[in-house]
Amino acid sequence: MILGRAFEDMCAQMYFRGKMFGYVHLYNGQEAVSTGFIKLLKKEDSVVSTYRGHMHALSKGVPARAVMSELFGKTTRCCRGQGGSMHMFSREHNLLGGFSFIGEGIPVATGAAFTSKYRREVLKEADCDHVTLAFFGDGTCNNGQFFECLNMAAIWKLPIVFVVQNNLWAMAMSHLRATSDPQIYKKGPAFGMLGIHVDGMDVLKVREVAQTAIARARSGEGPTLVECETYMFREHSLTGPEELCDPAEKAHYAARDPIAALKRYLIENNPASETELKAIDKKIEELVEDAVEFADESPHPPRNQLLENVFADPKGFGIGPDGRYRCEDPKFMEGTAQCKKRGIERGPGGGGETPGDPSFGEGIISPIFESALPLASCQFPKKFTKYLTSADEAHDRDVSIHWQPYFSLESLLSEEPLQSSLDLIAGQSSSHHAEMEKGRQVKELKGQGRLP
Ligand SMILES: Cc1ncc(C[n+]2csc(CCOP(=O)(O)OP(=O)(O)O)c2C)c(N)n1
Ligand SMILES: [Mg+2]
Repeated sequence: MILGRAFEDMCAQMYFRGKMFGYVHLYNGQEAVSTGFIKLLKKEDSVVSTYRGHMHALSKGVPARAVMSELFGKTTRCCRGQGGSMHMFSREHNLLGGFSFIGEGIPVATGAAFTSKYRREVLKEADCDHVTLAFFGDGTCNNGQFFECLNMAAIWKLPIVFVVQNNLWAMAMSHLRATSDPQIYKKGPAFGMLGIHVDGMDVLKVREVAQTAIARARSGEGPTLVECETYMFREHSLTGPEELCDPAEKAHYAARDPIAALKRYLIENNPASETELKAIDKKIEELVEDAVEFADESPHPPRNQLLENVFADPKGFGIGPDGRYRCEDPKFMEGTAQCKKRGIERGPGGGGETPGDPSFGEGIISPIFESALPLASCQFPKKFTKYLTSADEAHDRDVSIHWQPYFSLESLLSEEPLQSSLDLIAGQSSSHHAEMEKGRQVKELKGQGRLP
């Protein structure tokens, strides 16, 4: 927990110093949930996280150096700088992502749990008792994928624990306003599965509940839905304002800081002295400093890494051996024209899936968004700028990348060094997003009559 807190406080500093770009969502205040659950897992067990996943990665054993350098967009792990904050992934540690779209991780986790069951029961791998933990927020529980996966996991008795981190807010939306029955754990029994509520600010209580749920999954008793009542001490993401919450609510949860509470417990009950705890703080501080130095000194990815892991590579559009973009196939841009002529309107994420399909270009947007990357986002061809003429439109269309309007093919083909493009993304996306957040906040406050 101390590592997670110190690491993320450092992330905030590094973000505002311009060392990280895109969105960065911190977990401060929720550490007891990650530690209470993940520290009980075996290496082979899987964790599926959200866009707020640095701490899950650390709890699962991904080294602080690897996580920090990922946040810096450097080559030195864990996704070679291509994932960024919202797409932490480590095959070695069975950390199966990192998803910028809310709820996207739940089916992936359900699939991982199905794999364990299949290996054990169909392939007769008797020792395959692997468990999957799916972490997500209260707001995500209003999403259809949550219900579909609960249903499927219950029917198949999958070895999975659905861990809801109920921090009472989904961006600027209060959980109490958005959910018909705010007691999320009660949705478990509706699907024939055990539902448990736990104080997510108390790591020992979380651990106790986690032990029960993980043991159930491992022994074949099926899934459990655990609602952890927790709170986020910082704003939704580092780009947004935080002042929507009631100060009394904040103070209430600040007084229940899980780290301070555990320290008090350890000192009062004698398992550790204050001096020993201070020594841990110091050790962690050094580890985080080391991670920052490592990340800072690590190299940027080479330009020719941009299209790696992008599964749909439009023919002729790519990076040449000299590291420069090429657009050798005129048909690539013609595709757009044909597509328009045929009246095919496709939004981001849709589109032709195979090269040769005139609308193929649109299809690449989804894998790019999904597979990540502040980095590769600067490869968008010009035509995407036509879809989304402003960041507000991007937001209305629920597209999680807000900076595509700033890029054109010309800029990608230019001599401009990669890093300056990234700086541009960082500056423009952050400031624009902050502006949008501010607008939304003012609207909300006006609606509540708190502003004239
Ligand atoms: C499918 C989808 N819709 C909307 C968004 C925009 N969005 C990002 S975070 C968020 C709120 C999620 O709240 P919650 O599940 O409570 O998680 P928390 O941020 O509180 O950890 C929303 C709506 C998104 N990323 N994906
Ligand atoms: Mg929430």
